[in-house]
Amino acid sequence: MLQDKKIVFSGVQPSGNLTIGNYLGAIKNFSRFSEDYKTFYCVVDLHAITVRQVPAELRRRTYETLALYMACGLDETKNTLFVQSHVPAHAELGWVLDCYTMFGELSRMTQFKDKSSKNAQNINAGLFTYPSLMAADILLYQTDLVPVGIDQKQHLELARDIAIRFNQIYGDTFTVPDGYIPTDTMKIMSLAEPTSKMSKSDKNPNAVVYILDSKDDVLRKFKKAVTDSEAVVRYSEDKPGVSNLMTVYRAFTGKSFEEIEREFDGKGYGDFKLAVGEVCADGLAPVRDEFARLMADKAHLEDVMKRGADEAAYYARKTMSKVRRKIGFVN
Ligand code: AQP
Repeated sequence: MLQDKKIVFSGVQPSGNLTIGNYLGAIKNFSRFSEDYKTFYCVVDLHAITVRQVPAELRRRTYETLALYMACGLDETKNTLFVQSHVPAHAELGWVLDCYTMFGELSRMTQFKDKSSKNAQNINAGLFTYPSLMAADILLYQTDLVPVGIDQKQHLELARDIAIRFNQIYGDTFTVPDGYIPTDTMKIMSLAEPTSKMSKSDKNPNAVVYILDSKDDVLRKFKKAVTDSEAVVRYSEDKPGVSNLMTVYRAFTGKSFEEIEREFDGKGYGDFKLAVGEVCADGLAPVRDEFARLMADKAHLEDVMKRGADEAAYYARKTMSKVRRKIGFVN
């Protein structure tokens, strides 16, 4: 046992500008673990290249994602913040776990099906084995808890299955992780197509609210959001557009759906959309300001990355030497 605290791990891909889906579903929740857990938060650049990236943009977004972690309240002295490719053990364990992950399991992953239909020109092996690399990210740190959005639930369950399978063959090697999936935020959906997830790689910029959007952009995008013809603010499965806006409003105000329905009783969608835009823009403003301050000091970000990677590598080495020994590799 390296230390007494339980371990938290999570990651975000630098595959685009981060959205309010990434913020509300994941990053916003990360800082609540900083005091009581040993926390590892990673910028998962190895995952990002499963979809073709422009190299200069990938590099810039790697810095930006780290700065956003910090701007969202992750203190670098209380959390291990690092870049995945700076700790080669992720790729090494990823390969090992590929050999303990079944083709049928990977074929059932909905993210693979979604992303391969969106990237028909580049259905590469990495896109297919993405979940075993994600399992490696988590298992490398003997993680107890993984805060992720609900869209990652299937991958997380596979990580658990892989850990259990490995432990059954070789004896206790990996901690079997639990998910921390916020039930109150749920999945944030696209503003243009509210039955699809809001994704940073969406080609339609009006479908997505980015954490760093200006207030004007946030207001404009919510104003254009797809709703329905009923003009009643009510949470219902058959009203995906309005329900999604209510989810966003609830996340930023803490109000319940019933309170929101009462607040906008008798008012049209115009007032409601404006109110959603206002609370979202105001909620994001402090993050934007802090982000700008952090991005102005690249040397500090590089220092944070370096220290984070050194610390993560120390923990990763312990797991890898156990894994190597159990499998039968010569040390
Ligand atoms: N729309 C969402 N609602 C709630 N949570 C979400 N997350 C992503 N989108 C939503 C959560 O954000 C974390 C980081 O996600 P990721 O970068 O690992 O990749 P992703 O889930 O594939 O996110 P995107 O935005 O859809 O990226 P692209 O477009 O590159 O694939 C995860 O915890 C995720 O659950």
